[in-house]
Amino acid sequence: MVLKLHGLSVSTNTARVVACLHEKDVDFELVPVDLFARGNKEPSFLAKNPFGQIPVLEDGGITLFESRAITSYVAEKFKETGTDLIRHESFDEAALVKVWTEVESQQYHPAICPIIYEFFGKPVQGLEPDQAVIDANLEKLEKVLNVYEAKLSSTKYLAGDFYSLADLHHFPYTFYFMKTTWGSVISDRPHVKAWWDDITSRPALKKVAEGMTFGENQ
Ligand code: GS8
Repeated sequence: MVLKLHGLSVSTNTARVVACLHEKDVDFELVPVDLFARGNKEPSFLAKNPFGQIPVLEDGGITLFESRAITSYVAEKFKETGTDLIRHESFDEAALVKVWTEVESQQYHPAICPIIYEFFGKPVQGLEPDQAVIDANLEKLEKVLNVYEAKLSSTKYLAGDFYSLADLHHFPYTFYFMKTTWGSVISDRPHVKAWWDDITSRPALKKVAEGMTFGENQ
């Protein structure tokens, strides 16, 4: 039975899962959820994710939410196909992948997410972006990126000399961030820029990017 992904291709967290499914060559059906019509707050959706958020993955008898947990599940379940995203043959490399996926979620995401929300999310709701929030988070993001710059000067990817879930998890928010006016925060750091250019040239990520059109008509 084909996997069902409830979400939207423009949504960052859905795109994280779609990227993983493409890397793993796994077929899936994208079931659109109308956020504007509050389809994510309908009882039938809340039965799948009580927090009423996309994405949700249904695979036979199991229903999962939280994009990073879903990518781990997909990478583990389909470890024999497509790109090995979790380094399942090396205990040490697998542990490093976990470290850097945590770094994305605990250090990078808290800084970049408010910037994306202020820049793209607020105007859609007719609200004015708060520049003070953007500035404070840019400062936080730069500090995280200084660590990345040093790390990426010694290894090609975040967890080591191999592409993994740790790199993939950065894709959706960074993709939208590069459409803001602060992209130089990435491109002025040569090793971070080389890493970003490398991962965005991957066919799986190019394919996901085609659907990430949020904010294009603003
Ligand atoms: C966040 C999901 C989320 O914020 C994850 O899956 O990683 N930590 C979760 N989803 C947003 C869409 S942006 O991709 C969402 O569903 N927003 C609607 C709402 O919160 O009502």
